Amino acid sequence: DLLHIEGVGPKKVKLFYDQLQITTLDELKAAAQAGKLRQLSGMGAKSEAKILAGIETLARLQTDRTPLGEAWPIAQAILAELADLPGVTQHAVGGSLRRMRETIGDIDLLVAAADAAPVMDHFVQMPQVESVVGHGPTKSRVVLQNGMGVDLRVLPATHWGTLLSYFTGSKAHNVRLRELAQKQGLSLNEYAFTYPDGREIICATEEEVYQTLGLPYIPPALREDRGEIEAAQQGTLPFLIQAGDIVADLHMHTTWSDGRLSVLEMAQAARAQGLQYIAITDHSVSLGIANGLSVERLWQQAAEVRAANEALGPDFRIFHGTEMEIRADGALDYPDDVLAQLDFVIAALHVSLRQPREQVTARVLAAVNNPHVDMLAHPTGRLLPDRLGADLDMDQILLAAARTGTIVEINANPRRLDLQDSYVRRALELGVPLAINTDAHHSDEFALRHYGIATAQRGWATAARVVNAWSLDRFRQHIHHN
Ligand code: DGT
Ligand code: CA
Ligand code: CA
Repeated sequence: DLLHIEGVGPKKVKLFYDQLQITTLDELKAAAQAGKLRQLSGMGAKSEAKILAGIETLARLQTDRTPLGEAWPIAQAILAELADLPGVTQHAVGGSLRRMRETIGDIDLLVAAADAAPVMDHFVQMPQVESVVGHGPTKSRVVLQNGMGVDLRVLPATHWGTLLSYFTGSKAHNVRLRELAQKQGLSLNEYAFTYPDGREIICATEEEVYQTLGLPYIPPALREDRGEIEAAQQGTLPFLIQAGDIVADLHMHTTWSDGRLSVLEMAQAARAQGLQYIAITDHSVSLGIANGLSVERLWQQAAEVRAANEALGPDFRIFHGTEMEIRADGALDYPDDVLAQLDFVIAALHVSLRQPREQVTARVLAAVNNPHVDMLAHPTGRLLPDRLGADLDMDQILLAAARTGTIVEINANPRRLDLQDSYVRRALELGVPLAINTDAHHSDEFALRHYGIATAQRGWATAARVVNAWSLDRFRQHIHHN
């Protein structure tokens, strides 16, 4: 097992065994975390950190699902190559990736082309392909060097609607679609609807597929058989929040803590992207590892935010906030008189996530119930794929948030996506105001927003319920009154 770690050969395995009696990955990880490897001859802090990173990569490769944030860019890169091939008229991701699930089993790619052969040939010969599992006229499958499987299906553009619908899934959603088809005496597959006598209904668009079934178009994020078919039948599908609805980002970091750009640089980048207001929310004092702000530095930062607001003028607004630690003992990191002077107070868990359910839930409840706390960020603190979040009684927390008007965040960073989709849905049922924030440490990370929007969509969120879609006045009113 140890030999599978990048940079570890037989000599090192022998060294670890002779010196530290290490025989398993877990023991090696523990030794690295305890700083014991760096003390061995020929090793140092750097090689120790490399081994730790190697163990984490290996762990990720061994789980059979890949985080959305890793699969998405890989799929987009392959798709862009295929899109440029001669004869390709349509291209899309399908499967769980199109539905934007938080983890992806394999990548499904869909292409419309008059002649599939050149597309398939290109696909199986891509440099990142490790092995070719199948290479056929309509369907090919490869495994990439990173271990991910990729399916590609190609049909003529005339069949694009059924192709897309069939391979977007989910399986459960498709079962319901086929049942509806059967009621009309039709069978349904990726090629067409078919009558018993062989006549076909060919669909070039997904809209036509749903229309044939007597349904309005159902967005991919909803296709999980979680009530979307019934809602479609009753005409009560939600108008899901879209990227164009977002005018604000309420969670980001600057060089004052662990961010990479200044207050003004972050604000300028946000404004350039069309946002109307942001909150600057650097870490609080006890998070020393992230250079959290003392109260003194917090007031210095307030002056910088004021100056940036003056520089940017009246059509953009920066709120001076904090991402305040909920400490292990449940206390908040700044006293109430400090919080009262801030524009926007986020509370968040980063430490002692493994406390028993009651204890960690009580910490979060205390924060939500504090009248100065405006928002709870990434509630569970999970990190995909392998760091589990706190064992929270989420229903209690969402009930408290609904009662106090505390905003609950959908953190858009694809390692977090926290709230997760099922809790988004519950939060909406309970009347909790939601936010979709990037938690950016550099303006480049504003680009992660789409993962958060997709997670909100998977939870059936509409723009009315997401504060980032509210006007500046409405947002101001909300945080003043709650
Ligand atoms: P994943 O890959 O585990 O994250 O999840 P999906 O949803 O991407 O599943 P996948 O890759 O097995 O198949 C992609 C879509 O193709 C799936 O959502 C529905 C459709 N599909 C695949 N296999 C079957 C099947 O045996 N029957 C039906 N009806 N649909 C299938
Ligand atoms: Ca898949
Ligand atoms: Ca697949």
